[in-house]
Amino acid sequence: MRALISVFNKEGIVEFARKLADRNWEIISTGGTFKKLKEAGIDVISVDSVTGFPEILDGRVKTLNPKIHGGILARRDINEHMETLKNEGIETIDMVVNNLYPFEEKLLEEANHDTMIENIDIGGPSMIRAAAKNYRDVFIVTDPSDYEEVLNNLDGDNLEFKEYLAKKAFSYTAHYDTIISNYFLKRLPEEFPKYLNKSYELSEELRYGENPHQKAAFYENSYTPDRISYNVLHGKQISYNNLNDMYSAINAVVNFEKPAAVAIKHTDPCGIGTGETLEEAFIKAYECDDESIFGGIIALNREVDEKTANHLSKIFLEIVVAPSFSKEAFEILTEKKNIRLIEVPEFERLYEGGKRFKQVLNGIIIQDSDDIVWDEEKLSFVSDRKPNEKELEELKFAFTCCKATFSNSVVIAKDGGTLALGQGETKRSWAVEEAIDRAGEKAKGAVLASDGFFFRDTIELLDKAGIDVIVQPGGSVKDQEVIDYANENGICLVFTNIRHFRH
Ligand code: 93A
Repeated sequence: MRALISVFNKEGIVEFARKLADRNWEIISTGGTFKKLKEAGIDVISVDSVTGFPEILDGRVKTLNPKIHGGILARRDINEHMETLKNEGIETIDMVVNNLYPFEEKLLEEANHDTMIENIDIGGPSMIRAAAKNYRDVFIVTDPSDYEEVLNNLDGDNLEFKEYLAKKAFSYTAHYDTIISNYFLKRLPEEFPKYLNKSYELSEELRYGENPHQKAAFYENSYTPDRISYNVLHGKQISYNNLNDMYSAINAVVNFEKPAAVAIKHTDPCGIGTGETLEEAFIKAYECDDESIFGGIIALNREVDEKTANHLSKIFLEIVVAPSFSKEAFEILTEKKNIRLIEVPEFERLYEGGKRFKQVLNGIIIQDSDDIVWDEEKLSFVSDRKPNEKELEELKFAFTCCKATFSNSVVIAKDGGTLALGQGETKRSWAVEEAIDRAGEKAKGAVLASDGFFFRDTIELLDKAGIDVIVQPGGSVKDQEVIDYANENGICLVFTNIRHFRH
């Protein structure tokens, strides 16, 4: 077996090469690596003696030679390949150990442009990619921390391990090239937006942005496989605000298993309902706040049926979004000229993880989507009074609503419908006061969920309003004070140990 070793970072290479040689591997090396191994007393052959060609152009051409690449890329299972090697006097190479010129390090040192150019490795990535492509027959070792593992996997059933090495190798060269590419993009700043637009394709010009003086368009990431798309079945061209609100509405309604309806205004929910039927769910969402929804959006998580459509048609709505519309519902709703009916056929898939990003300064911050809604196993029943089954169900509903609201938020709910929402407040107690005020007399006997933990002042407010079944994440140093208050006053308090901030 033969290994070609050509490394810029020579850490651990002598020990590794020695162990390979001890196992009868033949070692070929480039200039600096060759010298280092030779000095350590390891038997090593120089690349020039394999290629029959000297390193030229100050080392720019060292391994770029068919004697090397043929030896790496030949498929051992194809007779013609092996025949060709024989005829051309090429021997197979069964392992490539390679790490690259330190382009990134030079960048951090703010080296001059000539130095940057000289640190673009050409031969290295070519060898790495060749060996990774032929990983079934060739080990591709790009990370010194893998040396030990490689020695443990030289023989036997090691195909999976070789594929793991190949995967690492391709990400290594991809990362390397990205840094080089960004370096060049930054030298040509005026070109930058053009390149950005390459990954996002213009999907639709929008009339304007949040306000009429702002231009806007919808770009979709062309690299996303299985994109979730929407169909405007009826109504005017969709606007920037419509898209934004629609996304918020879908993200809220998708969290419920039962038939559910979410009313949205300016990306905030103003009513959420669930029920045995879609109609029941809609009525609950609507009755929470029958004023704010004027000109808003309704999202539903089931096909819109005739009964629900009859209710919807009575209010002024910008958009109704749902997985589909029954024929009868469609006929009822299309009598209204200005309503937009939007079908998002597989919107439950939006809830299948993935990443969410937001612009910050000149970049974006990326996070996993907030996919845990309610985890039964994580709940802590911290008060003496424990919730019964119905109360637990109510708490689950209220906390799921919190997930869809902007922080600080609290939700007062009863019978699977919101009674009042307090949201987007800078102080939690304000969110609580707002919700209690809106719920009025109905607060008595309802449950409350909070997206973040709270202190004693908040539970006192709730107690006064007659709310005695409460769920919150917990996790504050002052939790005990809140628990003590609950116990002194017969309040049922549950901690989710999951937080749902939305900013
Ligand atoms: O200048 S290169 O782009 N041309 C080549 O043909 C080539 N072959 C290996 N750089 C090349 N290398 C790189 O040399 C390797 O990727 C490695 O980083 C480095 C090792 O050189 P040395 O053994 O002389 O220290």
